[in-house]
Amino acid sequence: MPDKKTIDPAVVEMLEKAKADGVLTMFDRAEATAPCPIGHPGNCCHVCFMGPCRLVGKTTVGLCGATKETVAARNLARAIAAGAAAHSDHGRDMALTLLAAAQGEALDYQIKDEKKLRKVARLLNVSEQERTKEEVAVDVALAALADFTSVKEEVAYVRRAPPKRQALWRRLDIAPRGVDREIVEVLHRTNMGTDQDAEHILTQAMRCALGDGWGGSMLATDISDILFGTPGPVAARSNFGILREDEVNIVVHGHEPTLSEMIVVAATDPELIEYAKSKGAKGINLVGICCTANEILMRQGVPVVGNFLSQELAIVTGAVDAMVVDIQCIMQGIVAAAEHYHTKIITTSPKAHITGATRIEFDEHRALEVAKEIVRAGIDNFPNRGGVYIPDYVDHLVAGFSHEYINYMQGGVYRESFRPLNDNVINGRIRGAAGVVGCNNARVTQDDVHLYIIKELIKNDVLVVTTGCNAIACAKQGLLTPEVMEFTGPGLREVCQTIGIPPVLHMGSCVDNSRILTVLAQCATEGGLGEDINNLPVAGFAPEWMSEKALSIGCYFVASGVTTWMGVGSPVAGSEEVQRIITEGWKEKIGAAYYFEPDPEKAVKEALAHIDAKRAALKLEEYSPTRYARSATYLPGDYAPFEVFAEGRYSRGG
Ligand code: NFS
Repeated sequence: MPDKKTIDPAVVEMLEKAKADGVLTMFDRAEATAPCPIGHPGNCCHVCFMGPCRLVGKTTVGLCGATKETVAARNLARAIAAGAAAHSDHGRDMALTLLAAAQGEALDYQIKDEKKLRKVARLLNVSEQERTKEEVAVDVALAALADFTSVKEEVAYVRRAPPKRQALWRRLDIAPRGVDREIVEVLHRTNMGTDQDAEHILTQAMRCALGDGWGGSMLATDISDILFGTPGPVAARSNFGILREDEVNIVVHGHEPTLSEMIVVAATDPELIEYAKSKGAKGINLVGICCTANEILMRQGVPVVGNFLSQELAIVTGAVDAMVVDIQCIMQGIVAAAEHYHTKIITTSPKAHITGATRIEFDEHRALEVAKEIVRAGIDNFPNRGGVYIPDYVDHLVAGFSHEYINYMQGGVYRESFRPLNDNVINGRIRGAAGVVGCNNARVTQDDVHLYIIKELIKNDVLVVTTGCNAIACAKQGLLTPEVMEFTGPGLREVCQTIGIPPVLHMGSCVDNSRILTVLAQCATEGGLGEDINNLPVAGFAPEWMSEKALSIGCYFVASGVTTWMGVGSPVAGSEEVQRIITEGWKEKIGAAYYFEPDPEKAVKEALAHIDAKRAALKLEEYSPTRYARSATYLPGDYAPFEVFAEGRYSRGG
């Protein structure tokens, strides 16, 4: 167990309150239950009922003779398939919502970003000229739905990858077909007695993950942008201090934006605000947790209470009148936590019920009506509050860095491009870039590894893009503001100050990791940095990962050419051969390695060496930390006319 449970002082306060109130949280359960020493490193085989076979000590094969390599590879491949399924099923639901909206069956949704709709249409080979946006949207939705189930054809967005990468995928026969087929094939091949060659199994795992990244997830992002708007910079706040003692607090938690976007509308409905006042509240305060939070933060600036490990603790404040959940990353423990307080846990997805929770099923055909019903249930619960304690921590942030905005911010409408970014990598102001993403994991100190890695990277002039719970960790630490330059190396600082951006760019939820793929593809084809993603001086990290979805993301980054370091520990530690295949083996095969490295210092060191090696291979200027030390002399406070958040990372009060 880590020495410290968290670095977030608000979480420390809430853990004390939970203890005083007799509430057990995941932090307590992590202390009480150690990970299984056989399953954790991938040595438990449970694909048939003669087992589970535990491959430990003298037992090196299962009853059927399956080796440690086969077992570890099968376990990893299955986890990747499950992660891909989660993202992609979310993506499919977005396509169904778009279809219903375009056909006039879901009247509460509109096509907010017609420009993006038409761009996506062209990418999907849907004709868009001289057609209404609704006509185009119907065909885009149908083309997207067909992509998920494509049996033979590769998914359309493979064409968004650099031509060299596409050719490599085709040569290796891993250009993904519909993600449904790839997931089924992983499950089939890893069924008892089928594919029993670790490398072969893991190659299919890559194909499946690519079907997620360049298929299901990318469609989820694009369709969400079409329906709800493509994000641009937005200022917002984070941490527990955003809860209001005198207002109805509604927390949305989960992943899909379909319902939460409607709750944003319902929470600002004058009639419902009046209704809240009639119950003694001053108003309605809508906030988010996990990736649903990221979705409505990116587009609406809705504040974020916390990341994955903070979900039970939000309830412990006694201030949450309703926690509205849909799918993924929702701990069953929130229901037990809510029994100590008045909080109503409301499940909404037809796919996700939780025993003991209140159920209000969402239906996109009457979306706003359901959203209003949910908000009303929260308001009705306000008078039932007992004692309330809200830790007084609020941090400020800027989010909303879509691929489109990053393109725009480097030249405006007439000259948008990635040229300035590439040029600054070439001249060495920016040493390289990193995607730092992913979950919290109760086996490591909450947010600590995230923050350590990001601070080391930006100090070394590596531009960071972030998503998911990592982004929320950054938000809570004030790293998502342009004012936080004291942690940033001089070259990167100069570029960020010139453009007016933070050194850490929040790109959205976990399905929005697909935005990072799009950025990488554009950097690789812009010129000057090679011709393929694996030529770029970039790295991937998921420092506190826990979800199968994170494994799928890590895998599609690697298969796209980004060497990636996953933190915490390795799910394949039990097989040296599997570790070799996904590192040295994949480096040779696909041009990038998939590392599981629990030591964050080592991971950063290796990643910086990797970035420098890529620079050398491109024959770029050798990176020097002092070359630009004098050009970026401004630190916040020298000239910033506004409050500086950098020092007091947790600014008190709201
Ligand atoms: Ni991503 Fe989002 Fe967080 Fe991890 Fe879960 S919320 S989809 S899986 S825990 S980053």
